Amino acid sequence: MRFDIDLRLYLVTGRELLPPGKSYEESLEEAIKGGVTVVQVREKKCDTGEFLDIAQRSKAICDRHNIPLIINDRVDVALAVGAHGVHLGQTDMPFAVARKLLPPNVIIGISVNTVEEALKACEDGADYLGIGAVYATSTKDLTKPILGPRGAARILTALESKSIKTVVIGGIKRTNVLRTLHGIRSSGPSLRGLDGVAVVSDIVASTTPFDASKQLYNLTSAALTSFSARSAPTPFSTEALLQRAVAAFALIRKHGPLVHQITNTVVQNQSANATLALGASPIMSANPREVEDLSKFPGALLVNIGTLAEEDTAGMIAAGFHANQHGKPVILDPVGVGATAHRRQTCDKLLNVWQATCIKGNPGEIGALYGSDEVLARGVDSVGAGFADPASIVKNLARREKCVVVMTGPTDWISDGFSVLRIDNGHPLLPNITGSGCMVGSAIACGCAAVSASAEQARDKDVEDGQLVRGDILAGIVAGLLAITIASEVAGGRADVKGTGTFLPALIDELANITPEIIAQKAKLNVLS
Ligand code: 3NM
Ligand code: MG
Repeated sequence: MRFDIDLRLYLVTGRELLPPGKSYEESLEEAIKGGVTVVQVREKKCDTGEFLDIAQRSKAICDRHNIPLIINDRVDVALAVGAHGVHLGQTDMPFAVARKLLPPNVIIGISVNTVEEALKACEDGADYLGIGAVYATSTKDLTKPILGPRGAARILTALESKSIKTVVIGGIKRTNVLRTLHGIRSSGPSLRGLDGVAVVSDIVASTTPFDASKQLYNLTSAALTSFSARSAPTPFSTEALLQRAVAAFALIRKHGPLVHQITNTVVQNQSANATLALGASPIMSANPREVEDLSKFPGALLVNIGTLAEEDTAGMIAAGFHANQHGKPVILDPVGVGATAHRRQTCDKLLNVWQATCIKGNPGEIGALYGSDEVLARGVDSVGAGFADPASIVKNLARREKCVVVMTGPTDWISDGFSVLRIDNGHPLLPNITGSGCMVGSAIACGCAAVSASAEQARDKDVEDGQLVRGDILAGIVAGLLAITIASEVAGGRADVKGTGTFLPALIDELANITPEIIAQKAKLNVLS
């Protein structure tokens, strides 16, 4: 096989973006020293003579550091400088023509924006694919739709059985690269991920391209290494998971983590009180001016889209972005997502900017996100008997969204994309108070906040481990769910509770009274697979 190129950090040049006082050669050489593994010379505006000159100068630098050089678009320039490869867009020279002109050891990469283009490039015999644009970018005038990480992941899913290498491009930066690599993986059994990321402005526009590429390289390498090590998770028993969940619950009280909640106006007060009762510390804010600061505290972020106000969306987007950047779990509660097009579009937008750690919803909400109409939504409520095969719904959605999915109801169904578990706790009064689902979201966020804060405290921050979020997240989620559903059973069984009015304060009391022992005793948890 002639393909021996390390695609991890693929620099595409962009001379017009160089900062004042930085020469092209200086910038390129610093970037390579920082960790760039392959360079593509991309010149869109210059004449052939100038392109050839730039290509020759680039080749000399790359050769000095033993880094492969790829030429954008121009087969003649690639041949003239003895480049390692050519990169072709969809409107450039057709693959077959370029293949005929180039020696067999010169590789060809193809830009793709759709599944069809990707499959065609594979059939043609391309050596690698550049999938883009993932995010908005001002570096190139985009003529095709922005894919978002989930659109790019759909392309990888279609490539499940192919061995072709892939990179993504468009708006990838140090601030989003981990989230990008985490999200862009196949949903199929191979869980295939990317081979690297292609970057222009985050390196080229930097006054310190060495630092930029060093950080990008370290993040990318660590993430790709950790994915390949994680591809076959070890199954666990119900007993083992319950032990983990009980331990996670104890961590809520031990760390009292901050749980930043952007939630609806109906439930703010009771969600904050439930959070306090569990032993965590609530802060309710959707103000984009402060969400970055809030992301620096250990804990978790809850984004609940109920009573979705126009002015809250910017805070939701920014809060999740910064939470990802700081390794904080993000819990999405897509309240009423099946009810309106606006809520569906908002959830899409949120999930294309940030990676959720957990998505929690009722069957109507989970069905709407999944794209199933088996269970319909009426406003914020589910209608009908539920899914015939809830285990597959949560597992498939978890695989697609690269997070844990919780579908609540008389039985809660939970999956991380590998295992499926069910919880059968909960008092019948629980769904009869408003915002009980939102409080479940807060409880899950408390559990995630605790395991995350604990892991962050224990880890060596000088070692890049490639993780987007740390800690036993599944145990944190189960801990939160068990705590609130068991507290509801205790509260609902109290003699002084006469109905929903007295139930709500009793529930808050019992959340405060609950202990790891009570959880271990009363849990109706079952790991099914
Ligand atoms: N190709 P930055 S996006 C060169 O979608 C290029 O095919 C794209 O630049 C595609 O890293 C892009 O500065 C520009 O966002 C990427
Ligand atoms: Mg091109």
